[in-house]
Amino acid sequence: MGVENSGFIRACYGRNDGHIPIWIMRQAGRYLPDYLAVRRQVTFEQLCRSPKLIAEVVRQPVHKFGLDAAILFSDILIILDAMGATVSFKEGGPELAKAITTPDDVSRLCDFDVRTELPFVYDGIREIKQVLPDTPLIGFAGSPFTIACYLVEGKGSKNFETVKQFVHQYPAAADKMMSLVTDVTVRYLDAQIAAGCDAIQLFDSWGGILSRDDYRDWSLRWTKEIFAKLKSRGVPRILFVNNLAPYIDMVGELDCEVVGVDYRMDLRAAADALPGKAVQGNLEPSVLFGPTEKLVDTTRRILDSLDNHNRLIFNLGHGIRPATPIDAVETLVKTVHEYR
Ligand code: 1CP
Repeated sequence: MGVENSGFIRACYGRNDGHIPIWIMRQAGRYLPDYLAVRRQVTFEQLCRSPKLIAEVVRQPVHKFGLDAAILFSDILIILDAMGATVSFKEGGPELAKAITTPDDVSRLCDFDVRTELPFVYDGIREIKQVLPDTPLIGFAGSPFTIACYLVEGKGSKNFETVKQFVHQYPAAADKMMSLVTDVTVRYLDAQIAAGCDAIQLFDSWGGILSRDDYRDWSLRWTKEIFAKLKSRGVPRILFVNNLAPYIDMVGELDCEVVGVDYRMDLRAAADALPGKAVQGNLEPSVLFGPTEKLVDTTRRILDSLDNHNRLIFNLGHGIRPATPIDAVETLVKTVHEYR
């Protein structure tokens, strides 16, 4: 059975009549003892630059849990070094050597050849395809707004106030910055598809902090451009917005195949507002820490709420947390797979 006939790819197009596919955001992560064992040998950056190790950590959760899709192991910020914004991955999260605080700083960001600067990503993809030839592989990038959040704040933040201020104070510079990130992202995702990715996901982790007007102007606009330019590649395009509900009508009009729904929103309400699209989600990751019966019950309630299961990809409503019990993940996968 080729990857095109897998439940995951069929579900992306609303045509899956087999068991409901499931994968887990951040499935290669710190909750997995096998991942931690690799991480004790190398730093996060070394891991991201080693095709063999990338393939190993991508393989681990797929084989361990019988997941229906794999996701490339990398990070949304891995493109920044080559743009001239040096990033280091520290214990508490990624940090830039220098945040973008003025229009002058924006002028110092540079375009680059994604193929020559990030060879380890494409070699990693080819290596994953050797190890998991029959599993659909999802490539990914951050949305330009989410990337801008890190560029301007210099690190993670609760509310990203500085970036919101920046786009209003320096709209021309913000435009230039996000236009550059958009161009890079189109070529980067295109190269991931050329190397073997079967679908792509754009993570808009922070778009959800914006007003509706700002979401349209500073996030969706660039997402739209990226998806339009990748449409002819013919692979499913997935958008995940963390805090989707306020903008669901606008996302409904976006040309893409799949929308990832965060845990705040009712999945049925999202599906109803996204006709013709597949939905991906949306169990609250914390439920995996609770009693088994509650986990099974909550999972089944999400599944029961939908009337069209042909266009469902089960997932969490955000990334799996470190310390998540392994047996809970096993229970979740079993519950979803046995549903029909
Ligand atoms: O091993 C470690 O200690 C490093 C932790 C880690 C990991 C495992 C980071 C640093 N990145 C990653 C991998 C990663 N990041 C993947 C591939 C793994 C998989 O999904 O199986 C993906 C898809 C990402 C994407 C990513 N990085 C996002 C979007 C998804 C989301 O969670 O909303 C974001 C916002 C980042 C930035 C980032 N990188 C790392 C951390 C800790 C963070 C978050 C920083 C913050 O608090 O804002």
